[in-house]
Amino acid sequence: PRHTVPPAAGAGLVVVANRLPVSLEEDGTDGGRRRWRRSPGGLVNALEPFLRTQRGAWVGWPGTAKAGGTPARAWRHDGLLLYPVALTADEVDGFYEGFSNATLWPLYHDVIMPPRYRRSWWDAYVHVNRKFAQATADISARGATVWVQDYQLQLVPAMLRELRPDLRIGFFLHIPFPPVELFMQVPWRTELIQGLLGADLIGFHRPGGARNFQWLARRLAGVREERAVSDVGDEPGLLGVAESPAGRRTVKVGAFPISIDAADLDRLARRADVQRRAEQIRAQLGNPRKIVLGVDRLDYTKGIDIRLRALHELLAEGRVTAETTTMVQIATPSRERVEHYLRMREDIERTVGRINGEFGRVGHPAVHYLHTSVGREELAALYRAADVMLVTPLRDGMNLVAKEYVACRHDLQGALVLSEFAGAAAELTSAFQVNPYHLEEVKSGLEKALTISRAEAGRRMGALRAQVLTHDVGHWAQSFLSTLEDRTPVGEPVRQT
Ligand code: GDG
Repeated sequence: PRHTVPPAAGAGLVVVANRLPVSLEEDGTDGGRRRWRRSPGGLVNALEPFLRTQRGAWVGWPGTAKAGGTPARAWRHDGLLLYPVALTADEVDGFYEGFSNATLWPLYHDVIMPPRYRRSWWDAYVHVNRKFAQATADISARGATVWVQDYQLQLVPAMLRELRPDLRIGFFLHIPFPPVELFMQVPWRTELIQGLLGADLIGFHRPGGARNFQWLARRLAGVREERAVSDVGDEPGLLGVAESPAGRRTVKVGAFPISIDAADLDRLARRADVQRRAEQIRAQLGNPRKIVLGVDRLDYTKGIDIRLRALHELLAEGRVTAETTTMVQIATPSRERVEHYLRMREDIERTVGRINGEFGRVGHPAVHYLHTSVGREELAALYRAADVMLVTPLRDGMNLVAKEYVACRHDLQGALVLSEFAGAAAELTSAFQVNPYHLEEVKSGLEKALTISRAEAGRRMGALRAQVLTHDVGHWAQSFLSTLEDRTPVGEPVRQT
């Protein structure tokens, strides 16, 4: 392998993610000026402070097809060193839209859609993962900590370890890790597991995902399980990886449920202008008694169709009326070049049309469907305005929308209907939890949430807020990084079978 010599002043903490934390945008003026816009994501907010104090860097794809204005080399932005990995149009096709989003995404979400296994996509995935590994090797200081993010980059840990054995490498998966029977479908299953095993710590949202991984690592890579992941407690599971001639290396495996910057969102939701906007939204919707809200990337895992079907049936049965109840669905455009997404969009829009055709009146549609993304303030105002938040994914790693809704309800009102198949269900136990495959249960969950008393809403929201406000994204990042850095010898391993 090619050993890169680390630059003398390389970065001490490096985040590697498919996308950079900023994206290049045309500002719409005649000259087509471009400017960098910071991605709003919680990940950026969580990691930025750490990255700043540690001369941090971020490696990622700038996300623009028109890469003309992308600097070819690293540059500083808000004190962070950004290191772009440029991708060609073919690489975006094969690595991103192909293997990441048409193979891994559906496979890891319980094969809700059939994953497609294409050799050329796999080749592109390997090739692009190597590009990311090389870029990271080039900029990391000796002994640096590298934190690789998500399913697009599962081969990076092992590739990076080969280039730079001096690095401390962590990996976090933001989506579910699938049941072993499903994972076994992948023609390149062993390569994926071995790619991940290059890390010193592999993190998942839920202990179940971590356990699935441990089983597969034993079965496919022949590693020894030295300690199983437990459901409770913070102790990670341990895997012994044989590595000659260096002997054995221990890989930690654990559950680290991600969260949001709850205090920041709480502050935003309390702002007078946001409150005013919430009231204005209610008025613009015609002051209905109840507003039901959905906010999702337009993705087939999110169960947007399910909540629409539930509402449709409740309206048809007269258990809900369009005079008193209005639904707003924000569907953020996503992955529009992947075939599954096109079909799903048509399907959802047809259902919205049917509901409005049957139950809307002039000036008063039953469902306001917006295929767009909205600003942070507007989103907070929508959360404030919504009496019921509907989060009904068929499978979701965590689901931050559910936590954001809770963070915005300092008034202790509002009700959350939450799929039991979102990772967040393990923490948000005071929500109205439903099985999204059971339409009657979704309907009655929605009906209960619509008719909840103020007292019960207050009790439930109080419990939800106690969880969300004390387990924020800073807590998540800190607990992952301290587990990664912890090098105390593990002692006599406890064998479990
Ligand atoms: C993946 C996993 C896991 C959405 N529309 C708008 C908007 N958003 C923001 C939300 C939220 C984020 O996007 C979506 O996060 P989710 O967690 O709900 O879902 P994924 O995008 O699928 O994220 C998921 C997550 O990674 C983290 O590990 O929880 O399970 O699938 O923050 O607020 N934000 C704004 N306007 C919009 O229109 N401003």
